[in-house]
Amino acid sequence: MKGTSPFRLSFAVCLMIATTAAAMAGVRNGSGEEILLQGFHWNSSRNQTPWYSVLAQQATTIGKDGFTLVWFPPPWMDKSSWSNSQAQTSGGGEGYFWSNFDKNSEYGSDQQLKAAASALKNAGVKVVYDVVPNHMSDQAAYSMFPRGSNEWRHDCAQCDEGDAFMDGAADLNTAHPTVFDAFKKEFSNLRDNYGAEGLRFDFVRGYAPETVDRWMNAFGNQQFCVGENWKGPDEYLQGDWRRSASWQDVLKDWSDRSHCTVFDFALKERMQNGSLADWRHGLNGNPDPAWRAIAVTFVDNHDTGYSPGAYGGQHHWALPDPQVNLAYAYILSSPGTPTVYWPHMYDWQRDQLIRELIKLRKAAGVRADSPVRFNTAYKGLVATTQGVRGTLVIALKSDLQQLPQGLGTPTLSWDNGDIRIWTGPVEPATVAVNVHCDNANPQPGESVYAAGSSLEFGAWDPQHALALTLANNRWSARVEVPGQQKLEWKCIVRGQTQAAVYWQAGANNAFTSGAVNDTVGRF
Ligand code: 7SA
Ligand code: CA
Repeated sequence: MKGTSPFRLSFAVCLMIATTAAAMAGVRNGSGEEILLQGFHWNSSRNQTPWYSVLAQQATTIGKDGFTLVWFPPPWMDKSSWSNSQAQTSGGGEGYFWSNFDKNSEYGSDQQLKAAASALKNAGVKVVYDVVPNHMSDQAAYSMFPRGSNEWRHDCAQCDEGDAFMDGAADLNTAHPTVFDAFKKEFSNLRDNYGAEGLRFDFVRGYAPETVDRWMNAFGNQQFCVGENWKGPDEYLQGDWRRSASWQDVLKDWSDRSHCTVFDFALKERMQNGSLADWRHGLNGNPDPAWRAIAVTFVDNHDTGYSPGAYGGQHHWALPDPQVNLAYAYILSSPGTPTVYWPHMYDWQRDQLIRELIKLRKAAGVRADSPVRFNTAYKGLVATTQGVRGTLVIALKSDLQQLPQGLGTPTLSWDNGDIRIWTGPVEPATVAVNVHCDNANPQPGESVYAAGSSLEFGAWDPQHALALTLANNRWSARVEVPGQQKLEWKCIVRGQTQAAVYWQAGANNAFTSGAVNDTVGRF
């Protein structure tokens, strides 16, 4: 800073140090409006052309496609090789069983790595390195850490602050100062010499989240970090509260202690095991913005999904093909930080849809913590996400075919209408309102609904009207609607099917959302 008085400089430096040293308050999710590309797949290290050259050549396209972050594979030399005769698979060299911090790896040379990182930076894409502090090849000469001095898991009973990878023979003791400092130094090296502006922490079940937070405090608090916490509740030991918690609770606990984002395995589990409507139960759909902000959503990655090349990759938990476009439509138009898996974009021709979706997301200014609301009166998945520059309504395999005038402009239809997206202007924050219908006397098999002018009231369609429930002898419902809207509606009684509908007589009930807590109609 030219012409700065020594006082001001030292003040600025103190301020920076204070900020860096201060424990993280929020979560390190970059700008909060990031879009992540997984920049490799399981067989990238076996690619004909060195993978780092592929990344350098593709850098401009990656930037133009709208990605703001690219996740690189582990940058360290990995000379491992293994074969599993039972599973008929083999592998090694992918970086997850590394020998030292040498950047000349199966993905390319140190020089090619630097060229790829700077090409991407020039294309406006920040580089996030995959790092694997839990373990390293125990076959490597112990040039880095001597055996028997508590730097390895097997050196002592407390020499690991988390789970073992496989039988733990390769696990490091990340709590040991020498081990902790070696990674701290290497992460700063990746930042200072290889353009790292974020880190993806591998196998975080294997060490303490607090250790990740300490590494990130040194790496840079304004940077991006994401933890791969792939561990279902049923994998925690008896007596551990997480054994009876939800996937979301477990992920949030890890993020609270590391102040890093987490891959949204809660959403992945619902995508794998639930119905389309259940996708709203992902971490990114949580009603609390602090939970949405930490989610890094994804469809598949190098472990769960297929990869071009040998054995089709690992495909441990692959999303069935017919769901993949639907899943990208959901994660790219809803909260969380979405991740696109390389082969989907650049090998298997889903790039056209994904590019369209990224454009819509950016135009609407969807952020990781953006508000989202779901309308379960419709089939499939119907979600409205409020961006800072616009609103996206998506309908996946839904009977919501069109939105009445004024409720949104149709902007995308894909897979014969299985994917529909409407865009609208910025909406005011939602407010809750209690809806009541008095003097209703539904016959057996009938129920009471509120049909009205906004999507939450079924856009005047009785079959998709807001369902009321009988409590304390009153038919009511509580619903979230955007504030400052003039809404009109009527009470109706109808059966479950297309049976007759009885409408409340007279004028519509009307209210301005946010101005009242209750709105009452009566037959
Ligand atoms: O099954 C999928 C899901 O199905 C659903 O229905 C289930 C889910 O719970 C269920 O609801 O998910 C389960 O299975 C997942 C996949 O195994 C588990 C998950 O926790 C579990 O719930 O995920 C775990 O495994 C992943 C691979 C990890 C996750 O963090 C972890 O939680 N992913 C990351 C971690 C690694 C390792 O760094 C990478 O692994 C991933 O790419 C990365 O994303 O001396 C050491 C030694 C000996 O201990 C061994 O006996 C010996 O064999 C060495 C040798 N080990 C070799 C391995 O046998 C071999 O497989 C090793 C050297 O190389 C290979 O290991 C690969 C690994 O296969 C590969 O995935 C490793 C190192 O190269 O790199 C990759
Ligand atoms: Ca461990």
